[in-house]
Amino acid sequence: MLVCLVPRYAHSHDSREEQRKVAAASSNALNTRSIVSIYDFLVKHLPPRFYLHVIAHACTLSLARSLSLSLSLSLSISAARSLMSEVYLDEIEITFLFYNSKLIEESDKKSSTKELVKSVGQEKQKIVIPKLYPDSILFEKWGDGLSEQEQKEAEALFHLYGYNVFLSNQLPLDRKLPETRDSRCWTKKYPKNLPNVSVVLIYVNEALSVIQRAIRSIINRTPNHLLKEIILVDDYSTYSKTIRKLHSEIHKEQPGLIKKVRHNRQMGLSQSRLTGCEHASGDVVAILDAHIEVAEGWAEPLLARIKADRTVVVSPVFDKVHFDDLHVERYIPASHGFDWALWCMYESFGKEWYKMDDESQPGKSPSVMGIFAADRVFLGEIGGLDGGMTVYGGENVELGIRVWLCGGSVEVVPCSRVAHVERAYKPYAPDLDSAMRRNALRAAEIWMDDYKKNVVIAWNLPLKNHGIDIGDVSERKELNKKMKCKPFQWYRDNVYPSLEKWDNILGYGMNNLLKKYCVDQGAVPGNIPILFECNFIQPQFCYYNTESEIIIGGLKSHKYNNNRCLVDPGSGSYPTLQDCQVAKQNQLHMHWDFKQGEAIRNKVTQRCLEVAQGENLFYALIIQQCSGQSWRIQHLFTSF
Ligand SMILES: [Mn+2]
Repeated sequence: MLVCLVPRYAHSHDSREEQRKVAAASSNALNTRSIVSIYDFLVKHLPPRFYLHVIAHACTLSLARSLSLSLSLSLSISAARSLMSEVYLDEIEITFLFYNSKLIEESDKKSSTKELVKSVGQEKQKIVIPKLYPDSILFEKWGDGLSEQEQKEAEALFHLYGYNVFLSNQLPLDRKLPETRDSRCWTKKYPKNLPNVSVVLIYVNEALSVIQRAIRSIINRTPNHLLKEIILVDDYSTYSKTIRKLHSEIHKEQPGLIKKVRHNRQMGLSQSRLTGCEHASGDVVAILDAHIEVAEGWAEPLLARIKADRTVVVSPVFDKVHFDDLHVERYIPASHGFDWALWCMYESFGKEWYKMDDESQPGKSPSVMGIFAADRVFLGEIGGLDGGMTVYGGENVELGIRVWLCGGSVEVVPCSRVAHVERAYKPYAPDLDSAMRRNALRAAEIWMDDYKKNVVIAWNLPLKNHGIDIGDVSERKELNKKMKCKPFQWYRDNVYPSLEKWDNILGYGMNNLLKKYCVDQGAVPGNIPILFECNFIQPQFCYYNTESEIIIGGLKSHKYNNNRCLVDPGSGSYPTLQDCQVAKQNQLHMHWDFKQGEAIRNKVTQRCLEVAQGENLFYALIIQQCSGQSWRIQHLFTSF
């Protein structure tokens, strides 16, 4: 039997924490080694949007599609691969691509018809048609009453784009969006002579109707005299042949409004944004994804902030467009933070913002998430966008840090709203982690001084010679010097004080005694660490620090999150994991003597963390009288 785990992919704009939950679940699930318990485990421990699908048997087209999904989840990629070794990947990919080209062509034709189709659900309400894809996340809340043919089409398009293109093709291009702004925004008055704006839309393999809707919303909802141009940057899409038709339609309406640039190879998000900036001529450049719809009054609050201070880089609040039924959910304004791996995440604003008790006020933000507006000349002065960043990830955090360090600031402006489709997964980036890691290390090397070690630790790499090519950084380092940008220490202390310093680590990484088996945090929820096959993902990351604590299952980047410490409960033979703060307060036995290659001995109970082979021949992680076992941690910070 062939078993395939298909994880629902967390969106990049989701918190890294949520992405980690998926990874942890996969690892935990695999610990159990039984299909039934994997499924039970997932349903029990993950919120519905993170359920994983378990598919048995057969090498059908639907499996092929699932396969491309599972391959896009790099965290569980090795797990999925080992389970799928019986499938001939190449063969499936080829059939899959051939099938796609026809589908895309048909779909694009539909999207360019202007005719408005009524909700399919309403028309066919009374006929009961079986659901062809009961396991598909697309049909979990959407798609009642679709014919079999329609279901097939919708499912196939979904797997190509990561959102509901079938539905998008039917919705009007100028659909109304719900009002999500604070009521105080409605009556705000903005200066008449605001700077004008070039809007850059970047995309790769985006559905035609989605791009059309983005353009339509920008034209309809930006005052004419403020909209200098719309620049479409196509980062070498391989799906859609052209959007020429749309181009000519709008050209008749407003000649010269739309400029189109196409890369002749895929160059990544950062380079696409850079290309857009290079072609822009407006006072302000607004860089947006192409799977967005701007809301009424989106531009004025951003432009007014930039007019008042040309060094402020501003972000709208992105309301969420659900990938399945495309409805818009209001997001509460929040700042854009990141962890030490440089994954971005939402975070509360500083206290002073909440004190104002006025949701229409801009709030300071440590970083940007990739959708932002800036004074075009100022952005150029601080080095524009780093063209040395590849594919996806980290480049937005780099920009945020650089803006702050080199004389500017970043704000989120809640009166400006942009509805943004959160994909169920990213079809265009099969291995996000490795691009992200590279970009993070690059940003750290250029801007983070001694703090770059934290990025290295977060990616569990050795401090010296991590061996990852980060491209040529000499030019960017030169820029740092020339601009006399502030040290990162200033940024951490003044802009982002909730970031932990991580200055007490002695050793980090995998902790093992037996070659193949490593200490693992065990099932979550739950607090019993176990021994498990080494898999080099977060649930197995351990840290030993100057406080003599052993932290298992990852190290938190922010002061508002707590780590889990290894504790000897004093009796019994199993160790536990406890919230380090709670353990400290309750004076639990959480301090351990350890040197590389020696025993892990509790300072109070004098018992040791050891490995024993049980009756069933499985190895277990236990606490007992020390028998002289010697542990090794993967990386040493200093030799100790
Ligand atoms: Mn996006």
